[in-house]
Amino acid sequence: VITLLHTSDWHLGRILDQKSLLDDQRWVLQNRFLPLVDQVRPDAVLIAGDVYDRQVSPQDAIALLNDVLQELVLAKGIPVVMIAGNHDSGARLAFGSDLLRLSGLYIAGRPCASPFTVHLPKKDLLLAGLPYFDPVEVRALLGDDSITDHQAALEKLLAHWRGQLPPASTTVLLAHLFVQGGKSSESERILAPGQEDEVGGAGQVPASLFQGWDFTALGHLHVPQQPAGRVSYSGSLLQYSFSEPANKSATVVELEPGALPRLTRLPMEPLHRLRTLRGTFDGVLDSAAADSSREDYLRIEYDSAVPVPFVMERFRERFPNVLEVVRRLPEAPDGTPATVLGIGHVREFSLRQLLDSFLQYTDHEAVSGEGATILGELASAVETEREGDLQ
Ligand SMILES: [Mn+2]
Repeated sequence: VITLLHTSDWHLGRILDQKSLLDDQRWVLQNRFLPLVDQVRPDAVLIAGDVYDRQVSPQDAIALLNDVLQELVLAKGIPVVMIAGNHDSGARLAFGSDLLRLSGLYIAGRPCASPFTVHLPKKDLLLAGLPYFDPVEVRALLGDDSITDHQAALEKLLAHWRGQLPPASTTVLLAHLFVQGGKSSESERILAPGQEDEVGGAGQVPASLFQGWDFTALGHLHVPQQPAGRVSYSGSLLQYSFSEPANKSATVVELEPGALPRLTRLPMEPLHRLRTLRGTFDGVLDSAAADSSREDYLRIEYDSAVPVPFVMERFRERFPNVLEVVRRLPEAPDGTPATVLGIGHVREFSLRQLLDSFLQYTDHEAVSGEGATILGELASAVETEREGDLQ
């Protein structure tokens, strides 16, 4: 039996609503992930992309990754294989990769021409690393001009690799992509900068493409899930948006010849969860007394017809780590549902509503009296002019 520990989407250096999550990432890696490694003693650790959150990473994030990799590879003697995700710079991640391979750290920053051998104590593994890629790269790699889209590139590359797999070998594919039908969240919406990854879009591939591999370890989707018997997402290290469920885990994969891989999800409790609280202003404040996790990272949606002055400061007196506050307009008499006045909904609001919201944010109070009249006139003058421009 070969035992692998599969993880992905660490997003080191991630900033959520101006809050750096690096301390939370360090905490969960040191207090949850590394102890799991000691408990499981895997033959190798797989990190399936989005290692960093940004192409140019903050120095603290680089230092953290360096520490964790040294701990795994040098101190514990466990080989690590990692690939670049759409958030990583493949070239930066793969710096020194041929040198590092000698120590047991295998990095794929770009798609490679052939699977490579990962040396394990019991039995070597034949592994192909498929980082997030552009079809143009695969077209150049295979010298095949018929490749024009993501799926064709993937089909050709996988077929090319499959032809190189000896029958008796144990084979693993490590990839960063969106499998059709996968459960996603706000965190994965943009697969590449400027490229909306819509449901059914070109960035998604069927799980059936991975036939022929003993196991395909995926990254990109942040919810742990198993699209097929031999295909699995480990999910992310932490919650990276309020739409993601809180339960995070690393996946133990046991590979035995002639059997389906056995997967075990080992939970990793974070230092802070991301939670959304909803209710009236007073209702939310009052709920603090009975809340045993007041230090969680919170998004608060409160119902109110008018903005509450100093709303963020007042919520933070009870809940110190409020990251987002959104006012929900109460239901209109005609039955129109309540709306959330938040950054994601900018286009749904009139200029006047946006101005009110901005002034509330900066001045902590609603505009009234003559100020409101001037604001109203200003907003309608601008909107009239804009409509004129559009005609
Ligand atoms: Mn990700």
